[in-house]
Amino acid sequence: MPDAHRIFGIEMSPYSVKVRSYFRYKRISHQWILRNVDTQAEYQKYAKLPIVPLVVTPEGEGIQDSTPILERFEAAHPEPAIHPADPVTAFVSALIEEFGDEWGNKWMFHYRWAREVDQLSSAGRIARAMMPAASDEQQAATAAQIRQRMVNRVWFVGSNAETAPQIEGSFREAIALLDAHLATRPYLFGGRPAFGDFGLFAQLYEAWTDPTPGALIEGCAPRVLDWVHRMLWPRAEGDFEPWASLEATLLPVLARQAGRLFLPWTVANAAAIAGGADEFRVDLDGRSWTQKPQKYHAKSLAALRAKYAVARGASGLDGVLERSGCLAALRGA
Ligand SMILES: N[C@@H](CCC(=O)N[C@@H](CS)C(=O)NCC(=O)O)C(=O)O
Repeated sequence: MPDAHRIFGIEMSPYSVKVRSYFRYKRISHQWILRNVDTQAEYQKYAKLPIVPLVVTPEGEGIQDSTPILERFEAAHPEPAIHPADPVTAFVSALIEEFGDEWGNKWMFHYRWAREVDQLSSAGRIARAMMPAASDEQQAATAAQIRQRMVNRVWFVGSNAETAPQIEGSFREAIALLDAHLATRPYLFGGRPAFGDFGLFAQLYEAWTDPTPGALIEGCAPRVLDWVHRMLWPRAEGDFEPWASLEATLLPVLARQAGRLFLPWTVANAAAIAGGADEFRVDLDGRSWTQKPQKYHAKSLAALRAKYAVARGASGLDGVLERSGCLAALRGA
């Protein structure tokens, strides 16, 4: 029996990198195992769903889905805590974790497969990671297949001709707002990483490896780039800050990105799933957005609302959520 946890993942998967950073921060003994042709059989023994990351415990239990993975290990390894003691800050961190996983993934996935330059870079890297010993010709053939498959799947995250400018506008605005916020602190909530850092950084790390969004991060958001790199091997450099010192530059991120874009989107998506609709349309910040619903997001919205229901009595929380336009969506119908 191996005495360490095994994380089956790939460098090109934001959720894999998110879990790996968490294990590094917590100093939980682990092996990072590339899921590729050589490890496929071992991966399949434990994976219930065909996704990465997969964590296999020393006892041989397979665990999937990055958010519950972090929550489960946080319960067993509480120090250093990724949840600030202040309940307002802790809830904002949970909201940003969900925002990163679900909305940040649209930036990442859209940019990765929207333009030829990014398609070629990404498909080539995935093919080489999947079959490291194959010939150049075999890798090129696999890269071409991956490229075709993924370009045809970009609609899945809601990327289409109508939404592309909105996704790219959201990305550019988010990195500018985050750059301002990170001017005076190493992590989103102060001197150490929180739950929200893990969810959001992983999407931006992936975006940075792709030519088009990578150039935007390098050119427009140098502090975001430093933070992304810090998050690959995070460590506690100081304490979490109180909400009062975070608010000036973090509230705009919540208001612009969660209050006006992500939350109205996820509420409309959940309603479409509940109503069995094949497609839904919603106005986001005054612009029309149309896509097929995404199932997982309805579940993760319900999980976020359950976290809000627990936190809602905390002094000051509803005021912060009201000022950022997030409250109504979190209260639910
Ligand atoms: N909600 C899941 C999402 C995991 C996920 O979507 N993984 C993608 C890669 S980032 C995947 O494995 N896709 C199928 C594949 O790579 O074959 C999580 O947080 O772990």
